[in-house]
Amino acid sequence: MATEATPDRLASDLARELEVMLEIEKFPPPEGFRESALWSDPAIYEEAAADPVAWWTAKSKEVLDWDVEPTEGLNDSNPPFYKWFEDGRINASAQCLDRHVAVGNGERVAYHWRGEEGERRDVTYAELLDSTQRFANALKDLGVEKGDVVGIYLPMIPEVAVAMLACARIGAIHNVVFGGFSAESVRERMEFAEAKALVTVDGARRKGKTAPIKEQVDEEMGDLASLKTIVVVRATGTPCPMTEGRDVFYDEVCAAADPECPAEPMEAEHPLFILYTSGSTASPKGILHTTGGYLTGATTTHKYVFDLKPESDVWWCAADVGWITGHSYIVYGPLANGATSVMWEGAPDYPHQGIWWEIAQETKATILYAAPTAIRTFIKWGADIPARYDLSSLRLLGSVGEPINPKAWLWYHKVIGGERCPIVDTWWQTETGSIMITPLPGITATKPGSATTPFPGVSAEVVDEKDGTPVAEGQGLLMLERPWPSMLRTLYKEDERFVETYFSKFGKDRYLVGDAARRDSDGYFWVIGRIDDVVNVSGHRLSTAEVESAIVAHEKVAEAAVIGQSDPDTGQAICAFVTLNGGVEPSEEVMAGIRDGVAARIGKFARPKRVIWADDLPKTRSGKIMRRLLRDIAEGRALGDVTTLRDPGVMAELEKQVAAERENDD
Ligand code: 7RM
Repeated sequence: MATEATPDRLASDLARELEVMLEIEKFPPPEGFRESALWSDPAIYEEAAADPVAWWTAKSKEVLDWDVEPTEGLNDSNPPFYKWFEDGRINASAQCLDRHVAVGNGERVAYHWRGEEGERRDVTYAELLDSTQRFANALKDLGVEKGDVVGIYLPMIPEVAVAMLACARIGAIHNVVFGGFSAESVRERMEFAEAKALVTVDGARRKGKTAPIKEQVDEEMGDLASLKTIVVVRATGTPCPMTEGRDVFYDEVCAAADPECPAEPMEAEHPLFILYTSGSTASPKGILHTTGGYLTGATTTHKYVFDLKPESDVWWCAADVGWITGHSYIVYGPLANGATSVMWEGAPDYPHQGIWWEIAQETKATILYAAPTAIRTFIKWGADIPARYDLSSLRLLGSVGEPINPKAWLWYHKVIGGERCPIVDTWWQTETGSIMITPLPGITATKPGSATTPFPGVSAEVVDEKDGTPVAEGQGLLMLERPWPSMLRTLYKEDERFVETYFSKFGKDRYLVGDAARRDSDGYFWVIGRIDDVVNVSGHRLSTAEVESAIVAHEKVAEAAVIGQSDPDTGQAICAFVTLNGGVEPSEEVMAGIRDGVAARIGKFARPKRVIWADDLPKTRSGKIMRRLLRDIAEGRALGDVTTLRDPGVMAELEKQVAAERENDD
């Protein structure tokens, strides 16, 4: 349903938005939803809090079929190197595949895959199991053994799940690199991890073009001593160089492999994967996750945060598998739960700007999990686009990756969710492995912009940055108070850096998240952003998120990113990069409107001193705004590392815009 822009309508929308901004309006679970929800009784929180280790152990046994059930929950004898379910035995690929096929669900679709050029592949659990067994045997034939690292550099095609599960099946540790990263980043990650094999493609499609991936990989990987094999999936038929003795085609090795590869039960603490996350300045951190605890976290949260009913739901996590969100909520969580998922190969605007909604309509998706950056993009394109499609199958929406501005939340709720779908704003990290702070859709009354409260069995706190004492109301550092099963176990080959990064400030029993947050009078958590994303204007500590939300509330603004810039008068001053809606030209009037809006919502001191019009903002592949680069640009410094940018061209454009701003000022 498109919003009609009558004056009355606008006024009532604004009034509502203001209430939300003031944190007055709450959205309780719709009655119909609550009635049929898996969890609708808030007693679950107390039940878990009474004995979190016992509770997690019980959940683990509920959602997974252990080959050998663990007799012990947590081993905390050597903090912060926590271990979970240590004497249990389990195989992740068997949990995701074999057990569903064994109970007669082999014909259930695991992935409704949709390709950029309209291709459709519906892959069943039985087919996925068959491919996984063959590829697992192929990897063995190629000399890959338990404990070896295998790099995976693939686009969003079903083979990416096969490759991950085949590794898990034989105990090899996968190391997925986002398909959008450059071959150079792949090399760096393969080198750090001493990967023995790499799985990639001949070519990858993006918006109608084909990139010669294998050729690019060859240019970078040529002299990497540890790398013995490159497996090439023929995804596009792009001709590519093959090195005799090192490179093989996926289809050929699978065809030659034995079709049966029994899953070997692994120790619960056997490493499942490494995933590199980029630090803002230092070298990327290799986050290490292990088998039993990670699967427990991903599977339990996927089931209960999203109220998943595998027989009737069609689940769509619109992330990339190269991000932790894809690992936990495209591959491991949904498959372990026996869900039917949508997997979309491409971008949100190819072949057209309604493609997501076309896919949701066609697959009858019931749950959609997306990032705020995508939602803001859809707002920019206009509500009339989703209005052309039937989205009535949707019953629940999720958000992840960044704070969601109240305006984007309300739009998502109204335009996509038809005002009937609860929204779960889920806070978590690569390090946490699974969702940590989130509403439960059948229980929690949500507030737009707040991830609300910790998942049962999880305990979070906002503490004073100086002495670590809890801050009841107001801003501080976000901490997780006790170990949880899916927590990272270490940084790969960097134990010291692991302790230093997360456990040196306030002790080995409290995990330092690295985000700033505050709690409101209801005890809800408002995650503000990374610690550096806090601005101090004349002694007022402001979060970039709250200023951005106030700017984005302007009807002509699509997106905003705020940074602090050193200022002789106020210590720091606010500098805002603002993207306007399609078709709107920058003007003095809009600028004044933005400043007034911020003054009204937060206070005059928070008014942006400087506004830079930006056609686009620098974002990572997972859609996070890279404020670090904006700070470089605003201060006229040389740009730091730009290799994780989704579109490096954005920076050149911004530099031009900043130069234009200077000329205007002169
Ligand atoms: C899942 C993921 C982690 C960082 C985290 C936060 C930010 C993620 C939210 C959020 C506010 C949210 N993993 N973040 N989710 N901030 N509300 N719901 O994103 O490792 O790539 O990033 O993302 O700063 O620390 S991640």
